[in-house]
Amino acid sequence: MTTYAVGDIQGCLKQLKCLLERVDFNPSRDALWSVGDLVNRGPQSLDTLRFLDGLGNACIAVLGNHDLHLLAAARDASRLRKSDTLLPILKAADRATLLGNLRQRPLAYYDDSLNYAMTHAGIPPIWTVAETLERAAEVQAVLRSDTLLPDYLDQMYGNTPARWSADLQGVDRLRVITNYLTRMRFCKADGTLELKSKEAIGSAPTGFAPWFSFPRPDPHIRLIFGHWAALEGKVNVTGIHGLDSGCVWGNSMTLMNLNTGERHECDCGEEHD
Ligand SMILES: [Mn+2]
Repeated sequence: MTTYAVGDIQGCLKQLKCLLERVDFNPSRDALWSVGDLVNRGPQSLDTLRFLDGLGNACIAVLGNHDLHLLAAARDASRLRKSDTLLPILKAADRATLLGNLRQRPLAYYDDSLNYAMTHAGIPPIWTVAETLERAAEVQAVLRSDTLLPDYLDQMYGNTPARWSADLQGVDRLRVITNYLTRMRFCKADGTLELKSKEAIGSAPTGFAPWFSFPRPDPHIRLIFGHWAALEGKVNVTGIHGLDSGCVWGNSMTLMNLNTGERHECDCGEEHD
């Protein structure tokens, strides 16, 4: 059995299949981890969800900001933006099944034997992996609740609070956890978030730095994340692996063998057919 982790798919199913073929992936034997952002901007978001669901337990995906945006757009289609490519999912006959399965996916995942933790955006330097899993579970409970989900989706968007505090309650608490795990790029050592900058490391706003540049409380646990295409898959911190190489922007998709550390890339080329 081999466990592979793939960077942001964002509906680029052709490239995902190309990579899985290249490593002779077999769902009855191997496992595929996805760092989230399964959908949006790319051409085959609907088929990507169907494909990953079809892998059953062989696929472990954490939710990204685009996946949460899909849930929010399913609640209120006026949230769709021009650049979104989510409409085929919202119009699909199996929409309820696909969205129901998506809502069951976690925001953080940890495998003891592999010693890897996975989230979409990263883990703030103020949290251990154990704390991250507990806080992710708070949001997951809301995503899985028919009564609590609509209200949260209506209040999920926003950049405040900028910083975690154990005293936070209600939607502020859920929103800052969601922002750490699905949107974070730059922060301060105390966890204060800066959510507007999307460019490379050199573009850090004054006083801020990439979340992975700060000392972590449990550096012995290895991390994988996606979300930050401008890094081009390069992090340069031992034990932290960025897998988003910007496939949806015309670059390559990255698949990493978590057992050996070997990385495979599949070029998108220009065409998104
Ligand atoms: Mn993202």
